[in-house]
Amino acid sequence: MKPDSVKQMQTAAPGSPLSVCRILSYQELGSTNAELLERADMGEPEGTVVTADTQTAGRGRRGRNWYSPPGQDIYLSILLRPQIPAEKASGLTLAAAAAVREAILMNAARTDPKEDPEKRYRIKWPNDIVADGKKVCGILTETRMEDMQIQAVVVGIGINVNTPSFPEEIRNIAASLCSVEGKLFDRQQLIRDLLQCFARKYALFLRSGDLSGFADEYRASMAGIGQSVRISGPFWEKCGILRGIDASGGLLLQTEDGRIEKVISGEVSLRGMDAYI
Ligand code: BT5
Repeated sequence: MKPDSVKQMQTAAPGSPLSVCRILSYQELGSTNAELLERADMGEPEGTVVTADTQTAGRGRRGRNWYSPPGQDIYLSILLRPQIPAEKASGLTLAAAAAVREAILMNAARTDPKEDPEKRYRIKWPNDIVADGKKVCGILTETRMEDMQIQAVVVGIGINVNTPSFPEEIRNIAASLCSVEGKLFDRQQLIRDLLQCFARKYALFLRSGDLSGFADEYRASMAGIGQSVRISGPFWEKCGILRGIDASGGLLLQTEDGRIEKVISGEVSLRGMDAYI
């Protein structure tokens, strides 16, 4: 489908990965991830970014939906073509989460926050940014493989920016930056900052092949560190104390017998936080 506008953005120094993004903007799409995956299959290069003002079929993980009203928020997908082993692609979700948080902090700082935004915005491993116990951003990374090789990775980012309220079903778990800060945010500025922050983290990720370039920052930003958490997968559940992540992005969980276990996928539930579980 033809975009409503196309523009180029310098996001990093020339010659570095993702130094230029080509941003295809749409008024409305089913899903920015679906559109960009289709474009990836047609050979669109790394650095292509698709944004939409609203999504009619915004998607979350495991077939879930992403509420995507018009005119308020950010729905954006970034196409990457990293030459990395398939099992490392999940690290890109963590890179995106760290970049989104960094960009939010840059913009929250401009709006006279009520309290230290560093403490307020936390990453709920692996793919959520939460504030005051509610989700303000979700990330969905989808990968195209051929002969066991990564052909394309699409990192899809949804940020609740200026939405004033949410439908009943997610009212208790969702918040927007505007509702948290009590001020409207400039979406274009946030997108620019986000792409620049992500380009830096992506370059670090490619250089070392893991998260070591920003793992400390990620750990320091995590929700629930040192707390009792429950991690659940489709058919299992584990409990323990959240200790952080390792350089590959795996979650480190201290179990009852004191051992540290690494968990590579699953959903974290933070006990003791009021609204968000
Ligand atoms: C996610 O899934 O958090 C990934 C969301 C990714 C959305 C972006 S938007 C741009 C790109 N294009 C797409 O089509 N998708 C990506 P998950 O962890 O499965 O969380 C989904 C759950 O979050 C839902 O089941 C709801 O409970 C809740 N939810 C839905 N919409 C929400 C919203 N706007 N804000 C907060 N929570 C929401």
